[in-house]
Amino acid sequence: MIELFTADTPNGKKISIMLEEIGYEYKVTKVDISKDEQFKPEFIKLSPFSKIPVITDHENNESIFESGAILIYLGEKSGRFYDQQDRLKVNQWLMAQMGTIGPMIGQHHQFHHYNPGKSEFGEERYFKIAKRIYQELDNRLEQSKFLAGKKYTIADIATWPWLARHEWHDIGLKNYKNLSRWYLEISNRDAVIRGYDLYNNGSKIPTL
Ligand SMILES: N[C@@H](CCC(=O)N[C@@H](CS)C(=O)NCC(=O)O)C(=O)O
Repeated sequence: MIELFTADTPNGKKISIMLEEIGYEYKVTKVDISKDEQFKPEFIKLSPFSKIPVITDHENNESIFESGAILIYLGEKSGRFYDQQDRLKVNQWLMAQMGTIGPMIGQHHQFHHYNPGKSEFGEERYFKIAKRIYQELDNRLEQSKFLAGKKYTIADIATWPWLARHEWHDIGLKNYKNLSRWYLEISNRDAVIRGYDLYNNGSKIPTL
């Protein structure tokens, strides 16, 4: 059994979606980051930077932090969505999500959604970067069905939850034809629908 320590955020949803996709039995343990539960000493032992998500694999008592590392672990363990022969491509798109897409769109959330009016510089900077990311993803998906190639992989699973916050971005996902096609195709997967609603409170995936 896998225990998933998480909050209902894009980084958290990556892992509930992956666990649903591979059909593993798992239990969600909520970490309320709005109440600083991530700073509890017992959680910092699992996650040195006090961030969700973390998993504990109770089969071998291994705990893993960082969503990219967790996706790789589950991909290798299950033999799904991380094929050996595709790893060079998958790793690049996964690292692009971890290093650019998530952190930059995360800043756009901070300035544009949570704290509008506090910093014109921050709002403009991250709006522009987030728009560029939409365009770059759209360009990639014009040539390729999924991010790493023909197959749906952990790189898509890592990236999709960030686009699922598109209503916060005010960029207009529907204007990006290839990105919209990819977004909708993944949105229709049963495992994604279940993993998106990781707190079982009836959360529905936003449409275009
Ligand atoms: N690079 C990390 C980022 C995780 C992350 O930023 N988690 C946020 C929630 S989405 C968090 O735990 N924030 C609490 C904090 O920083 O205090 C990963 O991908 O796992």
